[in-house]
Amino acid sequence: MHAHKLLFIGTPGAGKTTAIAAVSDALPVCTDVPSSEEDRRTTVALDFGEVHLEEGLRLGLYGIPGQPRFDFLWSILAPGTLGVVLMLDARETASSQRVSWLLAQHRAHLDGTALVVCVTHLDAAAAKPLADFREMARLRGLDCPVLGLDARRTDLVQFVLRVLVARIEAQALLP
Ligand SMILES: Nc1nc2c(ncn2[C@@H]2O[C@H](COP(=O)(O)OP(=O)(O)OP(=O)(O)O)[C@@H](O)[C@H]2O)c(=O)[nH]1
Ligand SMILES: [Mg+2]
Repeated sequence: MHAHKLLFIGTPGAGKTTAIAAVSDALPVCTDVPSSEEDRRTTVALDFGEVHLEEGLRLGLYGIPGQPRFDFLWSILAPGTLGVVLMLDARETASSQRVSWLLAQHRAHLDGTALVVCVTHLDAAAAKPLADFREMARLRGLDCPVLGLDARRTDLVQFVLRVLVARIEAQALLP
């Protein structure tokens, strides 16, 4: 059986832990604790889940905490990654410093890997339009899909994984 390592990165609260839990076949590994800054839980080490696709492919899903104080985990969790899901919260601006930092990390640690950008919380009153995030990707020269995603929806997260796997396999065919 083939295995792909996929990495979920993104801003705090965008939905990385939720998305991994929504699709994982077995009970996901979750290291969330109550956040000291917000009324929610936040990841302090990593997320891990596993999905088996019908075509005999096993996906290892890893999540990096979104809070900057855990940025040292990048160098531990990034090696071996084939595909990346960048999760952004539609209530925040697409051109924030944190988005720039995440994309710089992506270039530094994960250059050449397949990328899909997912924008969550599009149902929130304060959500910016998906078009803002597509424009951000275009301006930054990102050659990747920018999809709306409700991270709580198993079917939608499964769709994102299929898009990412297709891109990994397409890139492997390129010279
Ligand atoms: N309304 C709404 N809620 C969402 C959506 N996507 C995710 N959520 C919720 O948003 C929250 C996201 O929290 P997490 O999954 O812990 O976020 P995270 O990216 O892991 O955050 P860190 O671990 O702090 O980096 C959860 O309460 C989800 O249920 C969405 O599209 N709409
Ligand atoms: Mg988390």
